[in-house]
Amino acid sequence: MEPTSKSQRLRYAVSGLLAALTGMAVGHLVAALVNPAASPVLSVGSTVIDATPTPVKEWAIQHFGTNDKPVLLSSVALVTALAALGIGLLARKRPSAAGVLVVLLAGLAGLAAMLRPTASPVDILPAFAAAVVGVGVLFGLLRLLSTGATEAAAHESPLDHSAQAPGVASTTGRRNFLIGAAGATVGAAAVGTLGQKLAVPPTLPSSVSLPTPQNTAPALPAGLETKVKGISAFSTPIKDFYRVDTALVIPRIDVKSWKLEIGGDVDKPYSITFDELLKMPMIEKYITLNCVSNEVGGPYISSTLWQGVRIKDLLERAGVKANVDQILSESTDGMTISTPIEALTDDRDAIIAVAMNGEPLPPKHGFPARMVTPGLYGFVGATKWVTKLTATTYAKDKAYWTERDWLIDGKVKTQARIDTPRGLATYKPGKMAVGGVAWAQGRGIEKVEVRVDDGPWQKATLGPDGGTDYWRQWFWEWDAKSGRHDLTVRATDGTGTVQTQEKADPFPGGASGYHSIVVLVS
Ligand SMILES: Nc1nc2c(c(=O)[nH]1)N[C@H]1C(S)=C(S)[C@@H](COP(=O)(O)O)O[C@H]1N2
Ligand SMILES: [Mo]
Repeated sequence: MEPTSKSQRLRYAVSGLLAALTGMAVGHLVAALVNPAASPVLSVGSTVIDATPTPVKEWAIQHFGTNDKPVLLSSVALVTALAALGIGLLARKRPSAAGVLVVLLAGLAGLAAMLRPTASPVDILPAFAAAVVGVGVLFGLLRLLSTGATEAAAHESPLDHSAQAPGVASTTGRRNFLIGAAGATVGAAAVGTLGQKLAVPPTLPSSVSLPTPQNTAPALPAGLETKVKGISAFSTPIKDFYRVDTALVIPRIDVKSWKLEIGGDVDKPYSITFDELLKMPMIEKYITLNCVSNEVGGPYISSTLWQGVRIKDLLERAGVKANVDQILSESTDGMTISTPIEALTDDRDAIIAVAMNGEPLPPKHGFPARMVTPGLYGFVGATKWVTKLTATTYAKDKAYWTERDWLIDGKVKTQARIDTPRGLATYKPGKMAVGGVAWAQGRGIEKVEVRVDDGPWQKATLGPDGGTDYWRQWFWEWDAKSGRHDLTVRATDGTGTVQTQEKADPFPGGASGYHSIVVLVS
């Protein structure tokens, strides 16, 4: 084998890689103009999310947390890059086959985009652009490689065969290839970055002014976090509010064209604009929202003041028929969520929220409007970017999570969490506060108890009361003795029921069991 054929093969592989890279970048830019979610990498990523089996998804949420999306997208990019390197190698002997494979790769992304639940015909354009540019860059680079090789062959000396073997680029050929490759790299980076810039959601919420709510909720008293360091704030700062959704691109919705459609098994279906919604009676309510995927002691729970219109009022105007047992809500990103009809019509005040903590919803929390249903996990009652409510039955329509075998009865389980001290950390002996939050939305928290090792349960002091749908802070003063200790917490809800000790995984209806941590005192 020729001594330089290895670097020659590398150049072919790089050609394949750059074809894919420029294709993806141009696709990303075109998507920014037509529909950011239709970007090749993103639509493949979304398809992977939807197709991922629930246990794998749960594992990813537990291990990567809010980084699950970057990890997913990097994996998609990595697999594409590996495929592209292979295509480049193939191009050395079979350039047209390589070209076909680049088109096929882009075609897969196009298929993914077209099969998204909210796809429109223009969503094919990014993949189309990726195919054209990908093939163009591939053949452009191949051409530079082969001209280099021809020149080399022409300069070949009859006496010195080792100087330059046939098929190996001359120095000029190599230089031209390097320039071409560098140009493609810089071009891909520039185009991709531009696409990313253009696709960022505009700061639409600033253009919304909120009406005064009907039952303005009184301000919350100061929380325990002002006294006990390390306890979650009574009201979660919006920047710290947890986020869980399947959206790789935060939907950008123009309030002027936003509408909420209410239909299905109702007497009078209708739709309502954002302005009309804002003119309806608004209420304010303190609600704790948590994710069914939260492990015992996990971070996917936050609390704030919500402002919105009662869903009961919206449904009454439509006249829901007697057979209806669920409301199927839909969002602009194609999510579907089933909520039991009782939860939306009883007096818990489920709302279409337009504000959190006195501000219009931030885009990632559902701007311009989302559902919030007290007492239920987010996956069965908190549809973000909501645009449609359909009165129907569980027998007739299945929501996204129902199809993935999560329970339809998503009532929040009573739980308590230790926020401070931190598990596995070392502390000095002496008096210290053990504290955290406890929740049982719909029932409220009556009591929180802490246990050290196998000792007796000790009653914790509760923080201020934000209502039964809101979490409760708690703390207990511990005189810590040297050694390794287990700290365990349990809550009793407003009906006098102690939370179950039985351990359950988040799937299919929420985690249960006592939160326990190990601390070292020395
Ligand atoms: N459109 C849409 N709404 C959604 C979801 C989603 O993936 N898409 N996820 C739900 C889940 S599982 C939860 S826990 C809450 C989280 O709301 P947050 O991100 O505002 O905290 O939103 C719910 N609403
Ligand atoms: Mo969730």
